[in-house]
Amino acid sequence: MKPLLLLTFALITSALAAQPEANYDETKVPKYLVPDPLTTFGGDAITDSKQWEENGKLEIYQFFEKQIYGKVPALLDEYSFKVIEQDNNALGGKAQRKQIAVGLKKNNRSLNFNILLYLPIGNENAPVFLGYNFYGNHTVIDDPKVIITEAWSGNNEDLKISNNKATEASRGVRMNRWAIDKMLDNGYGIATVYYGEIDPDKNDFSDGLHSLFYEEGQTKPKTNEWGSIAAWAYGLSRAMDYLENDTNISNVIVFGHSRLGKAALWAGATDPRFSGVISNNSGCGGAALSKRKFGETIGQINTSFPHWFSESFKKYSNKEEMLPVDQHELLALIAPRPLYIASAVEDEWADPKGEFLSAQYATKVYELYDKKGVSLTDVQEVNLPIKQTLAYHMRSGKHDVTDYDWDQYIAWAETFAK
Ligand code: GTR
Repeated sequence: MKPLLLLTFALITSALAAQPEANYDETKVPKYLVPDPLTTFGGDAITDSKQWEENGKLEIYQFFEKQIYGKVPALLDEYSFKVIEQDNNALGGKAQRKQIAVGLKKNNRSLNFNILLYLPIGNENAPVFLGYNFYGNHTVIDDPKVIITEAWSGNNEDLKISNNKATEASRGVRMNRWAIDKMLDNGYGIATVYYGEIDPDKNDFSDGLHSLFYEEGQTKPKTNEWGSIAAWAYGLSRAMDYLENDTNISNVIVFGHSRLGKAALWAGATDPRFSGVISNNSGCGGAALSKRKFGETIGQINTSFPHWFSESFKKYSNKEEMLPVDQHELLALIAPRPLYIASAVEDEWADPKGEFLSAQYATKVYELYDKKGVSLTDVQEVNLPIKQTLAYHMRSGKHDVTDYDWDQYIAWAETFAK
């Protein structure tokens, strides 16, 4: 082989190795049936929001709970919080900063996590975006007062994290994903938590939130119990327990990118206290339809991340057609609350079209409440947001969170959050 050919061959094979057997060809999407959220599993039609709440919604919710994300096994024994740091003149006088230590206790075992909160000065009762970060609270802003996480961190050379431990070197490295100035200038607060403080993102159930709930001798959750995504969603609700009691906060919109977008969606479905939900590029197991098998599939996600979903979800690996639900019904569980689904055009692994269709198919549930979403006649166009109660956009560019995304979320939140 000539050197150039050899190089091309090597590049292609390494790309294939990274994402095995992904289909990116629309003509190869299998024929599939979209489960109708307005027909019960027994075949009864649902015609109004009362019937939806009483019949349809519960069985769909229970399916997601037992077969996909997994059930939370029990109640906590104790919950506590403590404001461990506060500055009413932070970021040059623009914000109040608080760091809150939350303590969770079960079976004499405990877990602590920190919320980093900035509230805008001048808005005494502000709406807040709550979202997890991937590498520690200190990475979202270049603020020397933000406490560096002690928890296990994934290594990332670009972000200066090695030995699975965050240090001063990674302060502010993820600022580009968090438009904090923009939020504050528009009268919004921001609350964030490092997701690894709830459950370190590795296939190991000996640590994190799950381990608090084990009975004598238990080493992992039971078949229908929670994987990491459900644990992260539960952590968002525990952050909400604090935020809903902070008198300077009016309401909370839960946000998440990618795997954390999957967690934000499940948090939105399980906890009605979130007044809005934003899924940024959440893809497979998030907003994207599973039955299209475009980009990442259930089989692939369950293999690469065996700890994310409930053990029971593995029976649908490469058997998407057996699922009585699809991810548009996860979106429907959030109705009638505002929900924003965002894709990126180059993020084919997350199936932007599958996310758009999912928003379209969920819309009929929003319509039961006279709320608008993405109608069947809407077209998916780059950088042309559809800002209804169920909103959608497909940004140009790749898998990421950008200022463009935040501009849309803030403008959309103006319609309900203030
Ligand atoms: C990928 C995974 C996606 C998405 C992403 C992320 O490796 O296949 O489902 O969650 O990670 O979280 O960045």
